[in-house]
Amino acid sequence: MKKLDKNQTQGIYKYYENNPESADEKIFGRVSYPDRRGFLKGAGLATMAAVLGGAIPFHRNMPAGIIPAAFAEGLDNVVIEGKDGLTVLNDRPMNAETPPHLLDDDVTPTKHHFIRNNGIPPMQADPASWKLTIDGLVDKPLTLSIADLKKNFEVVEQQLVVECGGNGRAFFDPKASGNQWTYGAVACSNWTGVRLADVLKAAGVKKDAVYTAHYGADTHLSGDASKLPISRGVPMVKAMGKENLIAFAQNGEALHPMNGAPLRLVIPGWPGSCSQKWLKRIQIRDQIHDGPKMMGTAYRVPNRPIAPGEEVAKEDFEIIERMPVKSLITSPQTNSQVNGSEAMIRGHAWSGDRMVKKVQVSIDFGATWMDADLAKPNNTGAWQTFKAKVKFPQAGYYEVWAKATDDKGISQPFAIAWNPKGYLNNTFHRIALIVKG
Ligand SMILES: Nc1nc2c(c(=O)[nH]1)N[C@H]1C(S)=C(S)[C@@H](COP(=O)(O)O)O[C@H]1N2
Ligand SMILES: [Mo]
Repeated sequence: MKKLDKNQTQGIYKYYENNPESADEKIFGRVSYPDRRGFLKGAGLATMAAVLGGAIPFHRNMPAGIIPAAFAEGLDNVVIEGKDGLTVLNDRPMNAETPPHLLDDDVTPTKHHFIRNNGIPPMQADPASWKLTIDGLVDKPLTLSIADLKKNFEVVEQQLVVECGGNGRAFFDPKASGNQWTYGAVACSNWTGVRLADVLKAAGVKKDAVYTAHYGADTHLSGDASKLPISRGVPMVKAMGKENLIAFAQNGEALHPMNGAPLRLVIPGWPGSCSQKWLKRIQIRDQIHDGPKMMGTAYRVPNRPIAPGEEVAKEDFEIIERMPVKSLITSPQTNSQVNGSEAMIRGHAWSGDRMVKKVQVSIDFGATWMDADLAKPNNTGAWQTFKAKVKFPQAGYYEVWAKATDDKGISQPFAIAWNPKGYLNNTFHRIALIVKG
């Protein structure tokens, strides 16, 4: 786990300074009992274990409100259990991204799947007792266990891209507030579950249905039980797509606690925020959903091109639907050295709900481009892998740029289309190489 810098670690100490007991709860979701013994279980315990780097056998004895000794030396050794090599951007809530070279696999291993939490993961995440409710504008509301889902619906496995709407935010100027994601708030794991559409059909969606509303079991950072950290939805036409899953397995195993165990939605190609983790309820609505992070400027962009820094009225923001065409160079790692005059460039490309038609790479700052070999996606919603052998004319410093074009002829731009919240940055990915010749 990468070191956190001073500014990042300050957060955690401030919470402990102000109110140690609520700090526990806010950071780890720990419940303090009156006898001042901390009591952690389920994902709350998992979060703490994740941050500390191992399960805590004597967690029942752990006094509430103490700063774990692991932090006394700073957060240098922060390890998220079951994750490897992620860069922590925020410890409250936990947000961590993956460096591009760790996304080189065609199917992203769970240990390299990023984490984007808006609140505190639930303490109870028992797959045996978990229930999902489908209600609202349906003929027959359903309450289903995970066993019911497996028994009553076709179980399918699909490689699906989840990308945060704010991926690339770090490169906006003027800066946009929020997690400063660089490249790695994206992944394409292999998900197992049942089709969202099949479950909705079984419930019988009524004619006047417009939108879904997704609810998870995580809690608000404030500790206020009446508030939800996030509840988003998608239009019925998207919800009925065959690509969307209600998933109970990730790469053949139970979901990682930070990726929504035991049950989540995976809505590929749309902002990751549509893919509710710790999924408890899907309500069918007769209007566009108005849950937390649906309204105002959250996951919305201006309805017209604007100048960097320009103020935009709230009513001029529209909901982000599909994610734009994008590519990522995953090998070689940036800033690495090339011995010889050739390098094999590898990476992935995707375009929400569309196919990528072409990926090109440039080693001369975009003056000339060559076509990369581009594989077909494994299934709808998966990313496509590209590779290209490039030849360097002489030793020196090079940048390799990649540019994807989708089946509607839309390419990644060179310059950032600025927007106030820093969403949808799909400019070229660039890596630096030192060619020794
Ligand atoms: N319940 C719940 N679901 C959630 C979130 C959350 O905070 N709570 N974050 C969303 C956002 S903004 C993203 S980008 C994805 C990230 O999924 P991951 O953490 O598994 O990578 O989960 C989405 N689902
Ligand atoms: Mo996100």
